[in-house]
This record gives sequence, structure tokens and C-alpha cells, in this order.
Amino acid sequence: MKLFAESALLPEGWCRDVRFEIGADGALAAVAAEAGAEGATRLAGPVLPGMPNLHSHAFQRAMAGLAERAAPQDDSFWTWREVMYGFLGRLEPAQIGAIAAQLYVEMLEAGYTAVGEFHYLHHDPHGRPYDDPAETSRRVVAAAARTGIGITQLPVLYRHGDFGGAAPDPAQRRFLNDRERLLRLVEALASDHREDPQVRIGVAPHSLRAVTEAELTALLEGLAGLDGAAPVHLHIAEQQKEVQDCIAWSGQRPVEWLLSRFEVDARWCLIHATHVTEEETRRLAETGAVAGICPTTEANLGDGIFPARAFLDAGGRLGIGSDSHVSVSPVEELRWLEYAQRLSTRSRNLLARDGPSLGGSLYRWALEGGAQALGRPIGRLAPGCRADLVVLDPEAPALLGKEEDRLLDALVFAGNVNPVRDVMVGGRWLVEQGRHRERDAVLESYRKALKSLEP
Ligand code: NGQ
Ligand code: ZN
Repeated sequence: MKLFAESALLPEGWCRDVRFEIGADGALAAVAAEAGAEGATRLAGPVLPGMPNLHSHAFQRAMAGLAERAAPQDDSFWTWREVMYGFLGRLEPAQIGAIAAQLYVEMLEAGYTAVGEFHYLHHDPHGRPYDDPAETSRRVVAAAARTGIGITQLPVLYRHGDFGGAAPDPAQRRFLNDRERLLRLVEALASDHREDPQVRIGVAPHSLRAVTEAELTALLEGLAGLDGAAPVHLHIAEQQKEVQDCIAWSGQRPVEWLLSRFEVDARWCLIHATHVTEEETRRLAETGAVAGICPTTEANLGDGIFPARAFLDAGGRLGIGSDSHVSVSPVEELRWLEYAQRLSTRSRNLLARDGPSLGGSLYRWALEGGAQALGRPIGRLAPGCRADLVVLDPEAPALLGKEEDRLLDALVFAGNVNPVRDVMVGGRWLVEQGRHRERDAVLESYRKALKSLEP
């Protein structure tokens, strides 16, 4: 397939008259700037690489909005978590799949073309494994296949309720696996999808609360035998209480604890590295790991603000995730990534990099960090990478008259109307004129799933 764009964001910068050749494998075979349009289909507007969404708990999409009611006591992350546990306690595999498919349609329409699923809802509501221990994992991967989004699935190792190997809470029984069972699950999924360029399997030790040092060591050793390059994600330092509890238990803060014991490198993605000292910020940047920032969820849950400027100054890499899905929009994540910095420093235009453009900087940081964290050839319109293209609507009022990085500034900071027109993932058109081609059918199954959850 041959496509032609008058303007496209390539790794070397904005280019004019770009010709894309896409192979039967769904990867870009050739990308040429200042090229001719003969024999190629002309795209309707400027082209961006699709955005990776590096952190998702898909099932939480169906509870977005349900935890926004004040309780008699003070609300916090921890009371939200009770609501979330109550919600997930009733979900069955078919509902998990239907919710994920609906979420992925929304992601694709918003311009996300790949997702990292931090998947811990493994067992039935009583905590018993399904006949196939990968039952729910497969439902989520199937939802990705049905909708066309690329997926990195990160089955979660969850063993304990708190630091120091504390017993898990009964509400966490659906999450629990030992290392052997989790590695078997990872191996089964990886072998099923070995030839599938749209699927990658990694692992996610849930947090330092949920695994001990010995368990984390053993997990990484087991993983090395399966796939030494597989992504490793974990929640690290989201809440002040979590940091204080970690200090009370170990004498160290979570990032400090992790970096002093494990060889954290570019395979790792630390989700919510929210609470870090200057030294932790610098040391984390030096590892080459990605900081997975989820600005709208972190705001929604009252987490705090990650020191993004200091981290980037130290050479750090970051990407964005929509996590609890209170928002499904790369624009909103990027905007709030910057706005949180502005609000906390009372200044402006903080996360710029090579040039003055904030929209251009934010979009590029998140492409690079997201692609690295998901461990797939994405985030770049270059030969060998997946053909994941987002075509913006040139008629969107907020974008009128804007070109190149000014277009990205307007995309991120000038509106609330989604200007994504067409989306291709792995060489397949999935969204045309703003609509995913399975939108209606997927919505219908989602509606049924919600109905079946009514008390
Ligand atoms: C989760 N979510 O696993 O869904 C977590 C909350 C926890 C976020 N951190 C549970 N946003 O960390 O214990
Ligand atoms: Zn999370």
C-alpha cells in the first residue's frame, strides 16, 4: 500500500510531500520526503505517529465516574481503591473483554495506537483460577485484536497486601499468583503471539507492596529464561503514605530501595514515580528506564506531581498512560503533564526540549518513552516500524492555519474537540472520519456488559 501526505512528523522533523510504502506485514517499508504522489492514496491531513498509551487497567474504564461522590469520611486514593475493589469483584471474563474493547475503540478514536495493559484481574470472583489461567488475559488481548490496537500485555505478579510480605486482603484474591503460575501464563501468551507483530508480552510486579525482594528477583530470573528483553513495569511511588510505609519498613524510599537492589535499565517502566527526591530523580534518569506518568489519573486520585522538568534535565525518559481512564485522550494527558508543572512552579512552558514548541516537545517525549516502555517498534514513522498513523482533521477549527510544531501546540493546548480524523494501525485503517469501523457493534456489547452488572 502506498500513501501520500503533504505534511508528516518523521523522526528527523516535519517533512513535506511524504510518501509511505507499507508492507503486507503492516510495517513501514519505505518513507520518503519531498516525494511524488503517483499511485499513492492522498491522506486528508497532516500525519503524526500514533501515540502509545503505556499504562492501562482496562476494566477501570467502566467505573470511571462512579467514585466521584463524597463519603462521610475523608476521601483518598485508599477509599477510591475500596470502591474499585468492590467494582471489580463482580466482573466476569465476558464483561472484562467487552469493557476493554469499548475502551480500545475510544483510545483509537483519540489517537492512541498501542496500549500497555497492566493486567491483574486473573481469577474468578472467589479467587479461583479459571480452567485456563490465562482466561482474562486472553479476553483483553482478543479485545485488542478485535479493535486493532497494538498491545503489550503485562501480566501482574501480586502476592501481598503491603510492604514486608504482609498477607493480602480478601479483596485482592483475584490478583494472586505465585511466580511459577505467572511465568507459565506469560510463556503461554508469548508462545501464542510469537509471530504476531501486534502483541508483546512482558511482566508487571504490581508494586513494592505486592512482591518481596526475593520474589522480584526470582520473577526476573524466570523471565530472563523466556525473553530477556521483555518489558518490566511496576507501580513505584504514587502516594505519600506508600513512601512513608516503605521508609518505616526498610529505611528507604521506594525508588531508592529499588535502585539500590536491582539493575533497573531501559527495559523497565516505573509507573507513578510521583514522589522522588532530587537524588532519586537523577538516579532514575540515569538508568534509562521510562517514568510512566498518568497525569489525569494522578490528579483524579490526589497523588501529587512528578518533577518532570528535573527528570528531563537529567536525561530522563517519560511516557503517558491513561491508567484508570477517567480520560481517554493523549491531548489531555500531555496538557496536564505540563499544567501540573505550571501550577506547582507558577511559571510557564516548562517541558520544552530541542526547540520552543511545547506541544511538539510533549508529543515527542511521549512517543519515544511510550515506544520504549511497550517494547515494540512503534512511535516513529520510519522503515521497519509499525505503520501506526494518525491523520489530523485539517478543518478542525482549533488547528486552522497552524502548521508543523505550531499545529502540535494547538493540538495540545487549544481545544476540547478531538481533531483526530483517520487512524491506521499496523497498516490497517481502523478509524475513518473520526469513527472506528466497529464502533457500533463494540458499543452494543459494552452496553450489554454494563446492563449485566446492574445490581
Ligand atoms: C491499581 N491503580 O492497581 O489499579 C492501582 C491502585 C494499588 C493506580 N495506582 C491499586 N492508579 O496501587 O494498590
Ligand atoms: Zn496502575
